[in-house]
Amino acid sequence: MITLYDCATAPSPRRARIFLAEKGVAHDSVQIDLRSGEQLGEAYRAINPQCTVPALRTDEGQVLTDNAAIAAYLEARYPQPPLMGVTPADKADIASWHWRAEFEGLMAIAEGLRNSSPAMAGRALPGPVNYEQIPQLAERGVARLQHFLQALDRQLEQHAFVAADQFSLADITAVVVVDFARVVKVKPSETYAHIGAWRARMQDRPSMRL
Ligand SMILES: N[C@@H](CCC(=O)N[C@@H](CS)C(=O)NCC(=O)O)C(=O)O
Repeated sequence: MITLYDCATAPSPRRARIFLAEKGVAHDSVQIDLRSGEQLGEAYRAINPQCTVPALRTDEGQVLTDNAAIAAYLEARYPQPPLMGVTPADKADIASWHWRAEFEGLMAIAEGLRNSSPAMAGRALPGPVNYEQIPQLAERGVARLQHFLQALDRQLEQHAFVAADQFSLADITAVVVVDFARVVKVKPSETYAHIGAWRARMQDRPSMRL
């Protein structure tokens, strides 16, 4: 049985959770308590030396230690329904918007949160190495997020889905961005009309309630 190492409150494992649900893949879940630092303890370090969630153990026992590997593996192993495009052009469009959602959206929120939250002092980046906060990065992160949301809103003004006119991994990560923006006091669905309408439509998918 596939095992997902998860944390119910964190955005990164939510991406894997939604992907698994959209593929209809049965799996076990193990909760890792990020608040108490379980990800840095001996037991989890032995599973994922990068000390992050999600991680996914396959039926064959291989441990995939990031969303990129998890999505690539699941798409190859369970091709239906395709979530990363089928034609070369669609694959490229989805990869491009997915990259933007990840780096301009999710990483910008992380930059904003992790460089300002007192709870994350000395933990400005996830992983086994401790990094100090840089307060100016917090401000820059929120500015970057707003620029991404403006671009996303323009895209959704003309398209029902984030990329390639089909539901995809790009929608999954963009939903996680839009929902997690609350931690830096940004409410995209209230500010951006097209994002708001798309996010409301996405809620019809049971996976989005995970
Ligand atoms: N590259 C990873 C990033 C995962 C990541 O940053 N996860 C966060 C939770 S959202 C984490 O494990 N944080 C642990 C920590 O802050 O120590 C992926 O997307 O799979």
